[in-house]
Formats: sequence, C-alpha cells, structure tokens
Amino acid sequence: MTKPDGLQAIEKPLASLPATIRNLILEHFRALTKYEPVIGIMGKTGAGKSSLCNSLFAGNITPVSDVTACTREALYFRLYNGNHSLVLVDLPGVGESEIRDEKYKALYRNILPELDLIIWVIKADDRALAVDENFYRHVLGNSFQNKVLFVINQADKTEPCHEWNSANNQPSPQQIANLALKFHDITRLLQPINPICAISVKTNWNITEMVELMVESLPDKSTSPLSAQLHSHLRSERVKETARNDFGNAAGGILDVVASLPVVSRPVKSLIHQIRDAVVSIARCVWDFFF
Ligand SMILES: Nc1nc2c(ncn2[C@@H]2O[C@H](COP(=O)(O)OP(=O)(O)OP(=O)(O)O)[C@@H](O)[C@H]2O)c(=O)[nH]1
Ligand SMILES: [Mg+2]
Repeated sequence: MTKPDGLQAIEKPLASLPATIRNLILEHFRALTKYEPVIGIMGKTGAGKSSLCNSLFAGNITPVSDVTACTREALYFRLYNGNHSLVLVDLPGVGESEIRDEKYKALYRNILPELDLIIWVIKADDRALAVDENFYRHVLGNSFQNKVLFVINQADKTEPCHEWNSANNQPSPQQIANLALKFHDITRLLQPINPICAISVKTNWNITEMVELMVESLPDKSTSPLSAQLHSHLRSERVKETARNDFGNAAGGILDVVASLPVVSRPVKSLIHQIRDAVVSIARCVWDFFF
C-alpha cells in the first residue's frame, strides 16, 4: 500500500519549484521509498552463510530467475516483507581449491557494481585465510573492497571451544583473547575498510551488534529497506535511528543530484538549496509512513 501522507508531506517544501523539477524530485523520492537493496553473501562452504541469512531476515524467500546468463553461477533470492523486498546473492568461489581467476573476475565484474554490501563470512576456527585474501585482492580488487563487511562466525567454536559459557552465552576470557587475535590476523591480511565483527549464529551471540555494523556500512538508500527485512527483534532503536537518518540523507542527495543537472537554471538551483534542509528533516519525520 502507498502511504500518501508521507508523500504529501514531502511535496509541501517543493511547492516553490517549477512543476517539472518538483515532479522529477518526487519521482526519485518514490523510487527511494521502493528501493530494493542487493546484498551479496560470500565465504567458504560451511561458514554459516545460510544460517546467518535465516537469522537476520524475516521475509519469505523466492529464487529469482530473471538474471542474465553471465551471472548464472550466482544464486539470486528475493525476500519479501510487507511492502519491501531485498535481493540476496549467494556468490560462488571463495575456498575453491583453485580460483579460476579470469572466469570469476568476469562474473564478479558483472555482479559487483549492483551490490550494496557483501557480507563475507569467515569461520572463527578457519586458519586458511590466504584463500580469502587471494579472492579479496584478485577477484574483488580495490574498487569494491569498501562494500565488504567481514563477519567472523561460529565464535562459540573458538579455541578452547569447551570454554564457551552456555549459561550466559558468552565467550570465555581465553576465547575473547583468541577472537582478538583473529581480528588482528584479518586486519593485517585483508585491511578491511568496514569494521570486523564476531558472532555465533548458532547461539545468537552478538547478532544485534553485527546488524548495527551492517546498517552503518550500507549506502544511505539501502538502510531503510534492509531494516524492513530484519526480524523484528533485530530492528533495534539504533538500527531504526540509523535508517531514519540515512533516509533523510538520501532524500537530500536526490535534491543535490537534481540541482546539479545542467538543465536546471541558477535561480532554481538556489531554490533547491534553500529547501534542502526542510526536505531532509521532513523525510526523517515521515520515515515511519514508509518503513
Ligand atoms: N557451532 C556453530 N555452528 C554453526 C554456526 N553457524 C552455523 N553453524 C553450522 O554450520 C553448518 C554450516 O552452516 P550453513 O549455514 O549451511 O553454511 P553455508 O556457509 O551456507 O554453507 P554452504 O551453503 O555449503 O556454502 C551448519 O551445520 C550450521 O548449523 C555457529 O555460529 N556455531
Ligand atoms: Mg548455504
């Protein structure tokens, strides 16, 4: 269902603009409220990719068949929850005995630009990080490393694994120290751009924190529609606040894009700049109408 109240509120500050510009902004704004994020999932087999997706997302999953031939080897799934949807892409390759570089580079060149974020799952007890490093450097390359969120899963299996405190679902001090070493190894080898986090999907440890890092690593336009797909217990106040703020920023970004169009005259550019702050704050106020 559309939420006309939200759109009406956004229209108000646009009243001073020529109709064509106003409609263009509204069209972009409508698209923003319906944006479908595309999230890639990477990691070796058994790292816990499927388990993590199930623990994060509430929506019904349907396989997507409308993909081009060159991306056939990646599996696309669409999640629906309420008015919003999200696409998960199960990306192949990491951990193969031999990376068929050229083939994967071609595959990834097609897919990477359309991804909003890549969740890269690494098992806490996996010591063969060189495989991940090779893939990260040579297949992803510099241009897309900012899209990667490394997640260390199966923290409960960190040595000494018998020490996991089941009563309060926490790692022992020695496990915490070993997880810190893992952070250190990954940081040194991969030099990730986004912060790393450790989780245990099986015991549900640190998932809330991981979700908060995930939304903070997403582009502004993706945060709100992604948050709409999360299980309700993961939609924390912090997640909602980030989503609301990002939505305002994305609305502001629309005005910047329109103002920068060569066809827009100087006086109209200046009008757009004058109403920008109002649009951003109204977008934040009407966030609940859309998400
Ligand atoms: N102990 C423990 N086991 C986990 C955790 N997360 C996932 N597992 C288990 O690890 C196994 C592999 O998990 P999946 O989610 O199927 O892994 P995947 O990365 O999707 O594997 P592929 O689909 O083969 O690439 C399953 O038996 C999970 O139950 C965790 O945090 N701790
Ligand atoms: Mg799987």
